[in-house]
Amino acid sequence: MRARFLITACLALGFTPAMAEMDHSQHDMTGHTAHTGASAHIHHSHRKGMWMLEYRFMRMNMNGLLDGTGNVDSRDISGAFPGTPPTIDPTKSYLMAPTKMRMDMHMLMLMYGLTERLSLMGMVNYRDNRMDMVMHMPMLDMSGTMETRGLGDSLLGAMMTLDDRWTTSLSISLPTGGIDETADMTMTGINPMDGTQVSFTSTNIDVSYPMQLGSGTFDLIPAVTYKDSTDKLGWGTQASYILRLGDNDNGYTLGDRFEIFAWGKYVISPSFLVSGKLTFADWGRIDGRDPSIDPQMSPAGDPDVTGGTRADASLGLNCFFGQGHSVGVEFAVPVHQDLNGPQMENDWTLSFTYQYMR
Ligand SMILES: [Cu+2]
Repeated sequence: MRARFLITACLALGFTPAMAEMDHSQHDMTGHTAHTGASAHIHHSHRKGMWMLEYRFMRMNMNGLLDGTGNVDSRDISGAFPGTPPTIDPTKSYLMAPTKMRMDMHMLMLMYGLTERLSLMGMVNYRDNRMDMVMHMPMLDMSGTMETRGLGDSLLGAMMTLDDRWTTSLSISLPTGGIDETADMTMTGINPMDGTQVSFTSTNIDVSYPMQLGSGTFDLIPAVTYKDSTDKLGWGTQASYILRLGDNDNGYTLGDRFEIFAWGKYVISPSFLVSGKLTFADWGRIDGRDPSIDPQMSPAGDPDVTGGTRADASLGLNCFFGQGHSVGVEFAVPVHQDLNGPQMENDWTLSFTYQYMR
Protein backbone atom coordinates (compact mmCIF):
# COMPACT_ATOMS: atom_id res chain seq x y z
CA MET A 1 0.00 0.00 0.00
CA ARG A 2 2.76 2.39 0.97
CA ALA A 3 4.69 1.46 -2.18
CA ARG A 4 1.65 2.19 -4.31
CA PHE A 5 1.23 5.53 -2.58
CA LEU A 6 4.87 6.39 -3.29
CA ILE A 7 4.66 5.45 -6.95
CA THR A 8 1.65 7.71 -7.27
CA ALA A 9 3.47 10.50 -5.41
CA CYS A 10 6.55 10.08 -7.59
CA LEU A 11 4.53 10.16 -10.78
CA ALA A 12 2.81 13.31 -9.60
CA LEU A 13 6.17 14.90 -8.78
CA GLY A 14 7.57 13.74 -12.11
CA PHE A 15 5.21 16.05 -13.95
CA THR A 16 6.10 19.19 -12.05
CA PRO A 17 8.01 21.93 -13.93
CA ALA A 18 10.98 21.47 -11.59
CA MET A 19 11.53 18.06 -13.09
CA ALA A 20 11.42 19.38 -16.65
CA GLU A 21 14.13 21.94 -15.87
CA MET A 22 16.30 19.43 -14.11
CA ASP A 23 19.86 19.24 -15.27
CA HIS A 24 20.26 15.61 -16.28
CA SER A 25 24.02 15.78 -16.47
CA GLN A 26 24.03 16.22 -12.69
CA HIS A 27 21.64 13.37 -12.27
CA ASP A 28 23.25 10.64 -14.31
CA MET A 29 23.68 6.97 -13.62
CA THR A 30 26.70 7.64 -11.43
CA GLY A 31 24.39 9.24 -8.94
CA HIS A 32 22.16 6.21 -9.11
CA THR A 33 25.14 3.94 -8.65
CA ALA A 34 26.32 5.74 -5.54
CA HIS A 35 22.88 5.64 -4.04
CA THR A 36 21.60 2.28 -5.11
CA GLY A 37 19.36 1.69 -2.66
CA ALA A 38 18.69 4.60 -0.63
CA SER A 39 16.95 2.02 1.47
CA ALA A 40 19.74 -0.53 1.40
CA HIS A 41 22.39 0.75 3.86
CA ILE A 42 24.99 0.56 1.11
CA HIS A 43 28.18 2.32 2.05
CA HIS A 44 29.46 4.87 -0.38
CA SER A 45 31.47 8.04 -0.41
CA HIS A 46 30.76 11.45 -1.84
CA ARG A 47 32.61 13.87 -4.06
CA LYS A 48 34.62 16.48 -2.21
CA GLY A 49 32.43 19.16 -0.63
CA MET A 50 29.20 17.24 -1.23
CA TRP A 51 26.61 16.92 1.54
CA MET A 52 24.00 14.28 2.00
CA LEU A 53 21.16 14.32 4.48
CA GLU A 54 19.16 11.17 5.00
CA TYR A 55 16.11 10.33 7.05
CA ARG A 56 15.23 6.68 7.32
CA PHE A 57 12.29 5.08 9.04
CA MET A 58 12.47 1.38 9.70
CA ARG A 59 9.80 -0.88 11.17
CA MET A 60 10.61 -4.41 12.18
CA ASN A 61 7.75 -6.71 13.05
CA MET A 62 8.12 -9.88 15.07
CA ASN A 63 5.44 -12.45 15.67
CA GLY A 64 5.51 -15.72 17.61
CA LEU A 65 8.44 -17.74 18.90
CA LEU A 66 11.10 -19.78 17.19
CA ASP A 67 13.46 -22.37 18.66
CA GLY A 68 16.06 -23.27 16.07
CA THR A 69 14.04 -23.23 12.86
CA GLY A 70 10.79 -24.51 14.41
CA ASN A 71 7.85 -22.64 15.88
CA VAL A 72 7.20 -22.89 19.61
CA ASP A 73 3.89 -22.36 21.37
CA SER A 74 4.19 -19.91 24.27
CA ARG A 75 2.20 -22.45 26.33
CA ASP A 76 4.98 -25.00 26.04
CA ILE A 77 7.66 -22.77 27.53
CA SER A 78 5.87 -20.43 29.91
CA GLY A 79 3.14 -20.42 32.52
CA ALA A 80 2.06 -19.24 35.95
CA PHE A 81 0.50 -20.77 39.01
CA PRO A 82 -2.49 -18.91 40.42
CA GLY A 83 -1.99 -16.54 43.30
CA THR A 84 -0.77 -12.99 43.80
CA PRO A 85 1.81 -12.35 42.61
CA PRO A 86 1.69 -15.31 40.22
CA THR A 87 4.54 -17.73 40.59
CA ILE A 88 6.15 -19.62 37.75
CA ASP A 89 4.80 -23.06 36.79
CA PRO A 90 7.63 -25.41 37.90
CA THR A 91 7.28 -27.46 34.71
CA LYS A 92 7.97 -24.40 32.51
CA SER A 93 11.09 -22.31 32.04
CA TYR A 94 9.48 -18.87 32.09
CA LEU A 95 6.64 -17.03 33.78
CA MET A 96 5.54 -15.13 30.66
CA ALA A 97 6.32 -15.02 26.96
CA PRO A 98 6.38 -12.32 24.31
CA THR A 99 3.83 -12.84 21.55
CA LYS A 100 4.52 -9.87 19.27
CA MET A 101 7.05 -7.10 19.01
CA ARG A 102 7.28 -3.98 16.90
CA MET A 103 10.52 -2.01 16.68
CA ASP A 104 10.43 1.41 15.05
CA MET A 105 13.59 3.34 14.29
CA HIS A 106 13.89 6.91 13.04
CA MET A 107 17.41 7.57 11.76
CA LEU A 108 18.90 10.91 10.79
CA MET A 109 22.20 10.75 8.95
CA LEU A 110 24.55 13.40 7.65
CA MET A 111 27.41 12.67 5.22
CA TYR A 112 30.10 14.96 3.91
CA GLY A 113 32.74 14.41 1.23
CA LEU A 114 35.96 15.57 2.89
CA THR A 115 38.15 14.69 -0.11
CA GLU A 116 37.44 12.94 -3.42
CA ARG A 117 38.09 9.63 -1.65
CA LEU A 118 37.15 10.15 1.98
CA SER A 119 33.65 10.84 3.34
CA LEU A 120 32.57 11.34 6.93
CA MET A 121 29.25 10.24 8.36
CA GLY A 122 27.27 10.83 11.55
CA MET A 123 23.97 9.28 12.56
CA VAL A 124 21.54 9.58 15.45
CA ASN A 125 18.42 7.49 15.89
CA TYR A 126 15.24 7.44 17.90
CA ARG A 127 13.62 4.15 18.78
CA ASP A 128 10.15 3.11 19.78
CA ASN A 129 9.64 -0.49 20.91
CA ARG A 130 6.40 -2.27 21.74
CA MET A 131 6.18 -5.79 23.06
CA ASP A 132 3.02 -7.79 23.71
CA MET A 133 3.28 -10.34 26.50
CA VAL A 134 1.12 -13.26 27.53
CA MET A 135 0.91 -15.06 30.86
CA HIS A 136 -0.84 -18.42 30.73
CA MET A 137 -2.60 -19.30 33.96
CA PRO A 138 -4.53 -22.53 34.65
CA MET A 139 -7.93 -20.91 34.00
CA LEU A 140 -7.16 -17.84 31.94
CA ASP A 141 -4.61 -15.99 29.84
CA MET A 142 -3.48 -12.52 30.85
CA SER A 143 -2.00 -10.24 28.20
CA GLY A 144 -0.45 -6.79 28.16
CA THR A 145 1.87 -4.44 26.27
CA MET A 146 5.15 -2.79 27.23
CA GLU A 147 6.64 0.20 25.49
CA THR A 148 10.03 1.92 25.57
CA ARG A 149 11.18 4.86 23.51
CA GLY A 150 14.09 7.24 23.31
CA LEU A 151 17.46 7.94 21.75
CA GLY A 152 19.35 4.89 20.43
CA ASP A 153 23.09 4.47 19.90
CA SER A 154 24.82 7.01 17.64
CA LEU A 155 27.23 6.35 14.81
CA LEU A 156 30.33 8.17 13.58
CA GLY A 157 32.09 6.81 10.52
CA ALA A 158 34.53 7.32 7.70
CA MET A 159 34.19 5.83 4.21
CA MET A 160 37.16 5.48 1.92
CA THR A 161 36.85 4.85 -1.81
CA LEU A 162 39.69 2.60 -2.98
CA ASP A 163 38.79 2.52 -6.67
CA ASP A 164 35.68 2.51 -8.87
CA ARG A 165 34.47 -0.70 -7.29
CA TRP A 166 35.76 -1.01 -3.74
CA THR A 167 34.83 1.06 -0.70
CA THR A 168 35.87 0.40 2.89
CA SER A 169 34.47 2.02 5.96
CA LEU A 170 35.06 2.13 9.68
CA SER A 171 32.40 3.35 12.10
CA ILE A 172 32.17 3.60 15.83
CA SER A 173 28.87 3.21 17.65
CA LEU A 174 28.56 5.44 20.72
CA PRO A 175 26.48 4.17 23.66
CA THR A 176 23.94 7.00 23.69
CA GLY A 177 20.98 4.60 23.92
CA GLY A 178 19.61 3.69 27.33
CA ILE A 179 20.24 0.29 28.93
CA ASP A 180 18.31 1.02 32.16
CA GLU A 181 14.92 1.34 30.48
CA THR A 182 11.84 0.49 32.51
CA ALA A 183 8.18 0.24 31.58
CA ASP A 184 4.78 -0.13 33.17
CA MET A 185 2.50 -2.92 32.02
CA THR A 186 -1.16 -3.64 32.66
CA MET A 187 -2.13 -7.25 32.08
CA THR A 188 -5.77 -8.09 31.54
CA GLY A 189 -7.75 -11.31 31.15
CA ILE A 190 -11.28 -12.64 31.43
CA ASN A 191 -12.21 -14.64 34.49
CA PRO A 192 -13.90 -17.81 33.12
CA MET A 193 -16.01 -18.26 36.27
CA ASP A 194 -18.01 -15.05 35.97
CA GLY A 195 -16.89 -13.43 32.71
CA THR A 196 -15.51 -10.36 34.44
CA GLN A 197 -12.31 -8.67 33.39
CA VAL A 198 -9.39 -9.02 35.74
CA SER A 199 -6.29 -6.88 35.51
CA PHE A 200 -3.16 -5.90 37.36
CA THR A 201 -0.50 -3.30 36.70
CA SER A 202 3.22 -3.67 37.31
CA THR A 203 5.26 -0.48 37.36
CA ASN A 204 8.92 0.18 36.63
CA ILE A 205 9.64 -3.27 35.21
CA ASP A 206 13.27 -3.58 34.11
CA VAL A 207 12.54 -4.48 30.50
CA SER A 208 14.15 -7.37 28.64
CA TYR A 209 17.18 -7.01 26.31
CA PRO A 210 15.34 -6.44 22.99
CA MET A 211 13.37 -3.63 24.64
CA GLN A 212 16.48 -1.72 25.74
CA LEU A 213 17.50 1.17 23.48
CA GLY A 214 21.26 0.74 23.22
CA SER A 215 24.11 -1.74 23.54
CA GLY A 216 25.80 0.11 26.40
CA THR A 217 29.19 -0.51 24.77
CA PHE A 218 31.34 1.27 22.24
CA ASP A 219 31.14 -0.86 19.10
CA LEU A 220 33.56 -0.89 16.20
CA ILE A 221 32.04 -1.54 12.76
CA PRO A 222 34.39 -2.24 9.85
CA ALA A 223 32.82 -2.85 6.45
CA VAL A 224 33.84 -3.46 2.86
CA THR A 225 31.71 -2.89 -0.24
CA TYR A 226 32.16 -4.02 -3.83
CA LYS A 227 29.94 -2.63 -6.54
CA ASP A 228 29.80 -2.51 -10.30
CA SER A 229 27.31 -1.29 -12.86
CA THR A 230 26.42 -0.78 -16.48
CA ASP A 231 24.04 1.89 -17.79
CA LYS A 232 20.92 0.08 -16.67
CA LEU A 233 22.13 -2.56 -14.25
CA GLY A 234 24.04 -2.49 -11.01
CA TRP A 235 25.09 -5.12 -8.50
CA GLY A 236 27.35 -5.47 -5.53
CA THR A 237 28.01 -6.96 -2.16
CA GLN A 238 28.84 -5.62 1.29
CA ALA A 239 30.15 -7.32 4.42
CA SER A 240 30.28 -5.75 7.87
CA TYR A 241 31.07 -6.78 11.43
CA ILE A 242 29.93 -5.25 14.72
CA LEU A 243 32.64 -5.75 17.34
CA ARG A 244 31.46 -4.95 20.87
CA LEU A 245 34.23 -3.48 22.98
CA GLY A 246 34.23 -4.52 26.66
CA ASP A 247 31.27 -4.92 29.02
CA ASN A 248 28.57 -2.33 29.56
CA ASP A 249 27.73 -0.75 32.95
CA ASN A 250 25.10 -3.42 33.60
CA GLY A 251 27.59 -6.27 33.29
CA TYR A 252 26.83 -7.72 29.89
CA THR A 253 27.85 -7.44 26.23
CA LEU A 254 25.52 -7.94 23.28
CA GLY A 255 26.74 -10.53 20.77
CA ASP A 256 28.96 -9.49 17.86
CA ARG A 257 27.19 -9.42 14.53
CA PHE A 258 28.36 -10.38 11.05
CA GLU A 259 26.31 -9.35 8.06
CA ILE A 260 26.75 -9.80 4.34
CA PHE A 261 24.38 -8.85 1.56
CA ALA A 262 24.31 -8.83 -2.20
CA TRP A 263 22.07 -6.67 -4.33
CA GLY A 264 21.07 -6.10 -7.89
CA LYS A 265 19.26 -3.12 -9.30
CA TYR A 266 17.69 -2.04 -12.52
CA VAL A 267 17.37 1.58 -13.65
CA ILE A 268 13.90 1.91 -15.16
CA SER A 269 14.21 5.60 -16.03
CA PRO A 270 16.19 8.61 -14.77
CA SER A 271 13.61 8.85 -12.01
CA PHE A 272 13.13 5.23 -10.97
CA LEU A 273 15.12 2.23 -9.99
CA VAL A 274 14.11 -1.11 -8.53
CA SER A 275 16.42 -3.29 -6.47
CA GLY A 276 16.50 -6.74 -4.96
CA LYS A 277 18.70 -7.79 -2.08
CA LEU A 278 19.63 -10.94 -0.21
CA THR A 279 21.03 -10.49 3.30
CA PHE A 280 22.61 -13.01 5.63
CA ALA A 281 23.29 -12.13 9.27
CA ASP A 282 24.76 -14.09 12.16
CA TRP A 283 24.89 -12.68 15.68
CA GLY A 284 26.15 -14.09 18.94
CA ARG A 285 24.65 -14.65 22.37
CA ILE A 286 24.63 -12.01 25.09
CA ASP A 287 27.68 -12.45 27.28
CA GLY A 288 27.03 -11.90 30.99
CA ARG A 289 23.70 -10.65 32.31
CA ASP A 290 22.01 -7.59 33.77
CA PRO A 291 21.30 -8.49 37.45
CA SER A 292 18.10 -6.40 37.42
CA ILE A 293 16.57 -8.36 34.50
CA ASP A 294 14.99 -11.59 35.74
CA PRO A 295 15.95 -14.35 33.27
CA GLN A 296 12.91 -16.45 34.31
CA MET A 297 10.38 -13.68 33.72
CA SER A 298 10.41 -14.08 29.92
CA PRO A 299 12.70 -15.70 27.33
CA ALA A 300 13.47 -12.16 26.08
CA GLY A 301 15.25 -11.56 29.40
CA ASP A 302 17.29 -14.76 29.25
CA PRO A 303 20.82 -14.19 27.85
CA ASP A 304 21.12 -17.92 27.04
CA VAL A 305 18.43 -17.71 24.37
CA THR A 306 19.90 -14.90 22.29
CA GLY A 307 21.81 -14.95 19.02
CA GLY A 308 21.10 -16.74 15.77
CA THR A 309 21.21 -16.47 12.01
CA ARG A 310 18.76 -15.03 9.54
CA ALA A 311 18.58 -14.54 5.79
CA ASP A 312 16.27 -11.89 4.35
CA ALA A 313 15.10 -11.26 0.80
CA SER A 314 14.02 -7.75 -0.02
CA LEU A 315 12.61 -5.62 -2.81
CA GLY A 316 13.12 -1.90 -3.07
CA LEU A 317 11.95 1.01 -5.17
CA ASN A 318 13.72 4.36 -5.42
CA CYS A 319 12.50 7.52 -6.97
CA PHE A 320 14.63 10.59 -7.80
CA PHE A 321 13.14 14.03 -8.16
CA GLY A 322 13.95 17.74 -8.12
CA GLN A 323 17.56 18.71 -7.54
CA GLY A 324 19.15 15.90 -5.53
CA HIS A 325 16.09 14.54 -3.76
CA SER A 326 15.16 10.89 -3.59
CA VAL A 327 12.79 8.64 -1.72
CA GLY A 328 12.90 4.88 -1.37
CA VAL A 329 10.94 2.02 0.10
CA GLU A 330 12.20 -1.44 0.88
CA PHE A 331 10.32 -4.46 2.12
CA ALA A 332 12.13 -7.50 3.49
CA VAL A 333 10.95 -10.92 4.58
CA PRO A 334 13.05 -13.67 6.16
CA VAL A 335 13.74 -16.68 3.94
CA HIS A 336 15.62 -18.51 6.67
CA GLN A 337 15.76 -18.11 10.46
CA ASP A 338 17.64 -20.21 12.98
CA LEU A 339 17.51 -18.76 16.49
CA ASN A 340 18.94 -19.86 19.83
CA GLY A 341 15.39 -20.05 21.11
CA PRO A 342 12.79 -19.61 22.19
CA GLN A 343 13.14 -16.17 20.64
CA MET A 344 10.82 -13.83 18.79
CA GLU A 345 10.51 -14.66 15.11
CA ASN A 346 11.05 -11.87 12.60
CA ASP A 347 8.07 -11.46 10.30
CA TRP A 348 8.95 -8.54 8.04
CA THR A 349 10.92 -5.29 7.89
CA LEU A 350 9.79 -2.17 6.09
CA SER A 351 11.91 0.89 5.54
CA PHE A 352 11.27 4.27 4.05
CA THR A 353 14.07 6.67 3.13
CA TYR A 354 14.31 10.27 2.11
CA GLN A 355 17.65 11.59 0.84
CA TYR A 356 18.87 14.98 -0.16
CA MET A 357 22.27 15.55 -1.77
CA ARG A 358 23.95 18.79 -2.69
CU1 LIG B 1 25.63 9.44 1.07
